[in-house]
Amino acid sequence: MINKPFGDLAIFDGTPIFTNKLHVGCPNIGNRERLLYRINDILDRRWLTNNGIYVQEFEQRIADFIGVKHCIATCNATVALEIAIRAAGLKGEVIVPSFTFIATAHALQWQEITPVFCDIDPQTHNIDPNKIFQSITPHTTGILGVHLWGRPCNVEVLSEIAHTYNLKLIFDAAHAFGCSHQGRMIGSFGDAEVFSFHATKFLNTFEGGAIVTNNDELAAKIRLMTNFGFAGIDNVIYIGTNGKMHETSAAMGLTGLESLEEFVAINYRNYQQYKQELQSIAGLRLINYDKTEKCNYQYIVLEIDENDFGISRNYLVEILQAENVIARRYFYPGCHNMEPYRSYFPYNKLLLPETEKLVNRVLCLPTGTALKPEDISKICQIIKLVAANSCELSKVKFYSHI
Ligand code: T4K
Repeated sequence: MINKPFGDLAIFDGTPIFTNKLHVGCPNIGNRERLLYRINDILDRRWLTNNGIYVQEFEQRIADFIGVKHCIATCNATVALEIAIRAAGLKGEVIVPSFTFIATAHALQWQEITPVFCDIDPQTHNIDPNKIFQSITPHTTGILGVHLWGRPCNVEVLSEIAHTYNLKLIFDAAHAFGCSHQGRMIGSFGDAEVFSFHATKFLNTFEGGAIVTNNDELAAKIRLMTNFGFAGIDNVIYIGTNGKMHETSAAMGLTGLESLEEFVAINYRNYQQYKQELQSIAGLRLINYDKTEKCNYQYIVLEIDENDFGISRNYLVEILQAENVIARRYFYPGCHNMEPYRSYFPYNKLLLPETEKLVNRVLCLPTGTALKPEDISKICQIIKLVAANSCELSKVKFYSHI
């Protein structure tokens, strides 16, 4: 229970309700003994990276779990995206949403491929297939969809467009490990898909990622490119990079995989609790996940309607952070409003009305295995207090600025 009355919110008295910070993205950690056992084994073997046995096992387990032919583990998802993009032969222009983490756009621009930002569907937060046609030019070589929050893109329509216009289709599935679409695991769509296993992700390898595909030729190319282009000792046949995952990352991933069901169960419990406790607040909407599909529930995403809620999303984030609830405004302000894209394409704001609206409405709340049900109750109580006193809070905000 919060034993501080409304007037004692930290914005007034400076004492946060939580003594420790509750972060969005706080890592899930599996069984420590199993992890340390594996790390000791790695040290005993003195094989630390470069396609060691733990990486091989991790790749096999991911491929089996998803039901794809090939998995190439990488050092992170950003490099994985760069490699997948290059291996698939993308160049010129690639159509991509702006409402995503900046890495999606940078993975293209890093290779001097122009990200052509496409607006999103406000219901799904994913790229709107109906708006793709207007962005296709003779220079377009591909579509890079993002399964944001683990909710699948409209894979069927995107595949149809890609087929009709002879475009490659790659998915940034950084959020979507363990999620399915029409009963099929995400990871098996398009030409290739990319997962992130960053510390903040549902399954983590400290830092890490993976490219998954059913295309034998593409997989072989990706594997070589991930290791400098080496096709054997002293024989380089492509431009490549160092995108390899190392053994301790794979050990963390294998250990996490053993607790995957527990991670999902806790995320789902957290999601249900937030949903129940926040349901009656006007102007707040927790995004839905399709119950008929597999889902990792790793993001608790709120949409705030300032008119009905009474204060802005930004002010709510400020209040929550003052209480040590480190809520995040993912993915504000949208890639098109960040450099170099803002300078390159100053008119994008006009072309992306739904993205422009959403970047000012969305807020992510903490979840994951580190969070206790009583923490969620307190977070929800803060939000309820704010909602009930939005008028007074707005005045405080107003007077603090004059
Ligand atoms: N595509 C999409 C759609 C993505 O969302 C991402 C990454 C990528 C591609 C690229 O994947 P990677 O190359 O990273 O594998 C964080 C993550 O660094 C990033 O991986 C993630 N998306 C993004 C959504 O979140 P920041 O800039 O928010 O990081 P930071 O340092 O502010 O940390 C996020 C929160 O997590 C904070 O509240 C602190 C907490 N945290 C973080 C770490 C590292 C912890 O509690 N413990 C930790 O160890 O990007």
